[in-house]
Amino acid sequence: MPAWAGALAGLVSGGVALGIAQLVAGFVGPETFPVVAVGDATVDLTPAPVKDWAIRTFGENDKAVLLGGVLVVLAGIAALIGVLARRRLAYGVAGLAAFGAVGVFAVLTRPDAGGILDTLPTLAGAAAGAWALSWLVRRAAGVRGSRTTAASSRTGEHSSQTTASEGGGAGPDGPDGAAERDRLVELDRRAERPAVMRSGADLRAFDRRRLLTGVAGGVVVAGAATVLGRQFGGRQAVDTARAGVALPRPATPAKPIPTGANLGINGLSPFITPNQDFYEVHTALVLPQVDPREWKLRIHGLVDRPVEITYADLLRMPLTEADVTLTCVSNEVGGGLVGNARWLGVRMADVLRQAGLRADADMLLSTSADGFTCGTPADVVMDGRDALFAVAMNGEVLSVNHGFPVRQVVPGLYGYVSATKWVVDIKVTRFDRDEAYWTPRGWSAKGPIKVQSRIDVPKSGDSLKAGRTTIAGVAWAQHTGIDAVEVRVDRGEWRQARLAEVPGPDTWRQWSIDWDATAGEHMLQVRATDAAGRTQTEQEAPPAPDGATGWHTLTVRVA
Ligand SMILES: Nc1nc2c(c(=O)[nH]1)N[C@H]1C(S)=C(S)[C@@H](COP(=O)(O)O)O[C@H]1N2
Ligand SMILES: [Mo]
Repeated sequence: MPAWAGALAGLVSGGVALGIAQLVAGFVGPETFPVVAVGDATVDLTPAPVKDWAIRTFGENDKAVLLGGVLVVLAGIAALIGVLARRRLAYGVAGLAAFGAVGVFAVLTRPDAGGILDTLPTLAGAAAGAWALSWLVRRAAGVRGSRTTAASSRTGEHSSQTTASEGGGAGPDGPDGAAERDRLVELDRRAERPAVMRSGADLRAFDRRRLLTGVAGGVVVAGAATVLGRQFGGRQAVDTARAGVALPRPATPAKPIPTGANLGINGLSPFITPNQDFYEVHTALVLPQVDPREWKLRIHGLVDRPVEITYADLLRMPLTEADVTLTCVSNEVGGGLVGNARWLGVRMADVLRQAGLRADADMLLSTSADGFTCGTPADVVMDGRDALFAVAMNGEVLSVNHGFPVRQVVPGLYGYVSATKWVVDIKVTRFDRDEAYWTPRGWSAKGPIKVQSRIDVPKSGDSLKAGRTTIAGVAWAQHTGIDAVEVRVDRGEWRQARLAEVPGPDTWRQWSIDWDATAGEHMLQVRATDAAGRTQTEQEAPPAPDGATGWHTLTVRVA
């Protein structure tokens, strides 16, 4: 059996293993699919600089790239296992077992690991893979039941005739007859070892046709199991539940958006970011599928009385609607990890007051359904701002990507310390006692948003016509508000930009300025000043540990 055949058998067996694992994970829970668990562990173990590099390089595709990478490595190992299995099937089975062990370890060490049942997808997958591998290797080696071995014992030499006769149309359970088979089994037993277990010289029964039909069967099994597993994966149940949610009217509606909030300039970010364009950041590889009927939020720790509320409880409370701009601490100067939406939710303070925060508590350690944690200063949430347990975004029930059924939104804080999606638990605690997900990974425990501004038009590298043109963009300093935006060309005088209207201090603010562009290459720069009089620093800092600083600077060509 040539090496390519072994590799192919290994690959397909690996596919069967993953397919069956996916199928079982469809019932046990999609996060118990071992590839996801291994991928999650990889994310957690990756050093912060590498992670930052991946986010910068691959942006929102970083998860796909990681999963792709894990799959490529798995495929390589599976092929190798197949090659080894040609020598001795036991090597192949041992390889798959080792694989399974890594999967079991990854599944059990997840932060949101359940019980021993979580290992079922991995174990079932590894077993199915081992079975598929031995089946394929036997097929490829011309072992058909026991016939090939028997044939070789009869003729003393191997079996191109056997292959030929098989090619003649008798199927795997062709018209040999039971008696004949029994006789062959007996002969085989006397031969003591099945052909596949023999090494080297006496293994010449490579049967390409039977290998390839087996491979085709394996591919079908792997594909069907994968598709079925995903279907069962609960996605549909959650989609249906999501479609069935009736959003109550807000007790406190948002102020209407001022007509002057949108300057209506081509290429300028709209005041409200449409949901499908809203940036997404999460550590989860597979989004948690949380059924709102089973959702509960538990509040405990330094409280007078722990409380537990359901989704129905939450929707019965008075709802507040608020326009709030969300920003990611990983956003580079000029970057796109910022968006503005109209959120609908219950004020976090209202829910927390039911529990009663103790005086010594200063941190709300929230946990999401996928185990991600987030530490939010309690005083910020309780100070009267629109810090929400949000259930809707821009008039639509939250999408799963943005945290369905419930996520936090806190104006003024970067997302990693405030915006927990799929939130299910809040431990009221202290910053000197607890740490959230990103803190030991090189990010600051507290993350107030820094005043920032961005040029949206023109784009860096654009070629413009000489003459009057418009420079425009957005600026933000959530919960303080933007008071001024200035622009300068080629390090000349700073000129005041025109500011759009805003409904309040919690959103970004559009700005624009006219410019008489002259021929040549020009450098454009912007800086904002917040309502507390703080002007953006020119000092450049990277996103880690607490947010990038510097002035957005770009170059355009004018002809
Ligand atoms: N469960 C969970 N919630 C999370 C995160 C996460 O990784 N997991 N990332 C946070 C970060 S870093 C940001 S910037 C915001 C992004 O919210 P969005 O994806 O809705 O834009 O979500 C926050 N909430
Ligand atoms: Mo973020």
